[in-house]
Formats: sequence, structure tokens, C-alpha cells
Amino acid sequence: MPDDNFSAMRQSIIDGAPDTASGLAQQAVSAGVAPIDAINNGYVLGMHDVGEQFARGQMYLPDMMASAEAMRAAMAVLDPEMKKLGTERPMAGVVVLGTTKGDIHEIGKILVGTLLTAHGFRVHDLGVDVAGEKFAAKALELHADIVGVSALLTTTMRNQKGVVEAIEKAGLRSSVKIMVGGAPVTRRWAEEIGADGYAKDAMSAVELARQLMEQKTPAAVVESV
Ligand code: HCB
Repeated sequence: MPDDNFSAMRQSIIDGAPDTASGLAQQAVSAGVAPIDAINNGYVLGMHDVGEQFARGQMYLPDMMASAEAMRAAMAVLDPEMKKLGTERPMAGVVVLGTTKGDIHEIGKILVGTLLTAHGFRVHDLGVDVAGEKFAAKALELHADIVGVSALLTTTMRNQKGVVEAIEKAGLRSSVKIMVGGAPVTRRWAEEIGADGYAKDAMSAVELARQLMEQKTPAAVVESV
């Protein structure tokens, strides 16, 4: 796909234009562009620009909400295409996914869930603003292999530790691997809170999930970049 189209995708997010974002996604699908390329080379770059402009005070909350709406419109087209990839694969593992308590950012988490599904994982998405106990209860109910915890705010990052503690308290720590992610999260933070791994984006999360499934014993933090 020409760079111009990726630029237009990026711009549709900055402009907060859902119809344009979704139209470009449809064009990309018709042209045979891999959905993940459209996301990574177009739409996600727009989200990064929006975050930077917001941080500099050049954009306000309603603009950021409009951008999120545009991102969702694009993903509504691309998500089903990505999920199709996973339908004929053997089940790779069960993942419980969610965004930490106090945090309503969901786009990155949804993307992680979609790619895990596309790669054969069975994903249960708990949504946003999820307490540690809820992660633990669902992991117990579904005999989950992995719990994936997203946090986008420096203030809610610490609630990832609460999830690790809740999993421990439920007696699940030896059977459930925990992976963390989100813009402010680092490998070092993952280590500090006793998680099993950190992934910087959705594709790395798939790689990490595969590695965690292969691990026989809980060991050092794995990083997939
Ligand atoms: Co929001 N917001 N926001 N926001 N927001 C950020 C996150 C800031 C960085 C913007 C900034 O200041 N530069 C900032 C946080 C600063 C900080 O704490 N360090 C911020 C702020 C301050 C706020 C509010 C407090 C603003 C306010 O109210 N004054 C407020 C908080 C609300 C709350 O949660 N309680 C708020 C609200 C919003 C919305 C609602 C307008 C909207 C979210 C809509 C939605 O999700 N439905 C929003 C958005 C869109 C953003 C930015 C612009 C984009 C986030 C995003 O979707 N990125 C973001 C700026 C930024 O992050 N660059 C800004 C794209 C996705 C694909 O990336 O990093 O989420 P991702 O996920 C990746 C990756 O991290 C990894 O894989 C994903 C896919 O590649 N990953 C995992 C994620 N989770 C994983 C879990 C795993 O297990 C493994 C990998």
C-alpha cells in the first residue's frame, strides 16, 4: 500500500474522523493489505501523535475522544479480518485480559486480544476498570493459562501489582502466567511487580504469550520486543 494511504489513516485519527478512518480501512482490506500493517503503519501512529499533542496542551480531551472513536471505527473493519486468521488454528492457550482498576483505556488491550485470538488463543476480555480480584476469579473459572493486564496511566500502573497479588492470594500463581503492557509500562516495572513478562505492542504480546506457554517453571521476566 502506498505511504500516502498510511499517512491518510494516520491523519484520520488526528482529525478524529471515524467515517474516513473506516473507509480507508475498507479500502485497505479490499486491496489485500494486512490489517496489522494498516494498524501499525497508519492508525497507531496517529494515536501517538494525538497523545503527544495532548501532552503539549495542543489538543483537549474531546479531541482525544474523537480520535479514539476514529480508531474504533477503523478497528471495527480490521478486527474481523484479523480474527479470521485464527479460526483454523489449534487452541494455543486461554488468556484473561483486562485494563486495570481506575483506567478506561481499551484500544491497545482490544488490539492485543484480537491478535491473540488471530493466533489461536482463546481470549476472555474483562473490559476496563477491572479490579485484581475479578482477574483472579475469571482466571480460576476458565483455568486460564495467562492473565494480560493493560494500564495506560502512571497512576493506574500500580494496580497491575494488585492483579499479581490477587492471583497469588487465589492460589493461582503457579498455574497462571501474568503479562503486562501499556504505554507507561516497562520491562523493569514488570520485574518489580513480579509479573512474568512485558510486551511493548500487540505482536510482541503474541510472541510473549507463546513463550510463556512454553515455560515449564516460573523464571525471570521475559521481554518480547
Ligand atoms: Co488518555 N492518556 N486519558 N485517553 N490517551 C494517554 C494515555 C496519555 C499518555 C496522553 C498524554 O498525556 N500524553 C495520558 C497519560 C499520562 C500518564 O499517566 N502517563 C492520558 C491521560 C492523562 C488521560 C486522562 C487522565 C485525561 C483526562 O481526563 N484529563 C483520561 C483518563 C481516563 C481514565 O482512564 N480514568 C484519559 C482518557 C482518554 C480517552 C477516554 C479520551 C481515550 C481512551 C479511549 C478508549 O480507549 N476507549 C484516551 C486516549 C485515546 C489516549 C491516547 C491518545 C492513546 C491511547 C491508545 O489507544 N494508544 C494516549 C496517548 C498514548 O498512549 N500515546 C493518551 C494506541 C494503542 C494501540 O496503544 O499503548 O494502548 P497502547 O497499547 C499497545 C501496547 O501498550 C501494548 O499493546 C498495545 C497494542 O499495540 N499493550 C499490552 C497494551 N496493553 C497490553 C497488555 C499486555 O498484557 C501486553 C501488551
